[in-house]
Amino acid sequence: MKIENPKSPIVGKLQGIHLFHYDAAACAQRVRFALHEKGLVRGREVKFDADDPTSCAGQDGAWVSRQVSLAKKEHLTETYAQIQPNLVVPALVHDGELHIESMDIIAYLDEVFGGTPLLPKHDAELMADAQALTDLGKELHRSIRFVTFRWGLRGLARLSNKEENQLKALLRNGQDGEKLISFYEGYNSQSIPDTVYVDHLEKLNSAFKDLEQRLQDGRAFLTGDDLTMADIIWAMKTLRLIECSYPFDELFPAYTAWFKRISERPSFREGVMGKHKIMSKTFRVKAHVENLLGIGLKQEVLKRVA
Ligand SMILES: N[C@@H](CCC(=O)N[C@@H](CS)C(=O)NCC(=O)O)C(=O)O
Repeated sequence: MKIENPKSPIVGKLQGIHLFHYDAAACAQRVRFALHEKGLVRGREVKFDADDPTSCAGQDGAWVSRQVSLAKKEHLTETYAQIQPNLVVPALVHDGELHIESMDIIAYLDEVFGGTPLLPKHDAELMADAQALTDLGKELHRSIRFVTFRWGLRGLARLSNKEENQLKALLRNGQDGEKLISFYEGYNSQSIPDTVYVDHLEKLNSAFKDLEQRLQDGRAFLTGDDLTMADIIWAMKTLRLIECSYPFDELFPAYTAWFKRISERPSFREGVMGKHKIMSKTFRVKAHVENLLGIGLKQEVLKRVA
């Protein structure tokens, strides 16, 4: 989605491609994966709000990395709110034009750049299938949020009172398109009933069962022999859940083999994992310990998926 007349004075100054992202955020990883499939590699690192001429310059064959630390709550600042009105990552600027919504950004990149085609526009049936799987992925984005906050981040992502007030103030005149206010109100006060978390987990379990089934005919990717945007959205959900110890390998063999194929691509190794490797390992070790303690996601899923 292109944002006309962005409020931020920084946007118009940016040349080439600048990505506002966070290494560990699945929605930003999708876009990094797509950028690398398009032959655009990670370029220099710049503070997200830097607006001096050197920082704003473009970089040939590369995208400029502007990390917005979700851990430090940099997304809950006035400066970032002027760039991404929903207060989430990613946001992408191309030659002064601002784009938000990860899957729209991927469609835009596909339109504008060569490299691997990501939308099978040449085949209406394939395109409809890829779109339907992408839409399901978008619909279940909230479920990933609930499951990863409950069994992955646990209390770690709670906002202080000051941060919660800041979130509300920044979204007051906006649309809160990601329903952050109601989510954080419940999560911070620990008032979300466990049934709600479990319900989100069940929705994901059921989607993975279906994806496993479609891959059992031996196809390489979710919609057939070629990678599409549907693979991108589902692969990043899968990575995030693997980091929380979701037992794909025990339950879904064809899906596990599909994810291995995706994770061996240079775009995944460099674009997604690159600087995220240490954090990813840390999440996995943490999840392993939680399973040893009997409170992990793995046990929760195995209890529910027959
Ligand atoms: N629909 C948006 C969702 C973006 C989104 O939810 N981003 C998450 C990271 S994956 C975020 O920034 N969350 C901030 C928070 O939870 O406080 C997109 O696809 O770009």
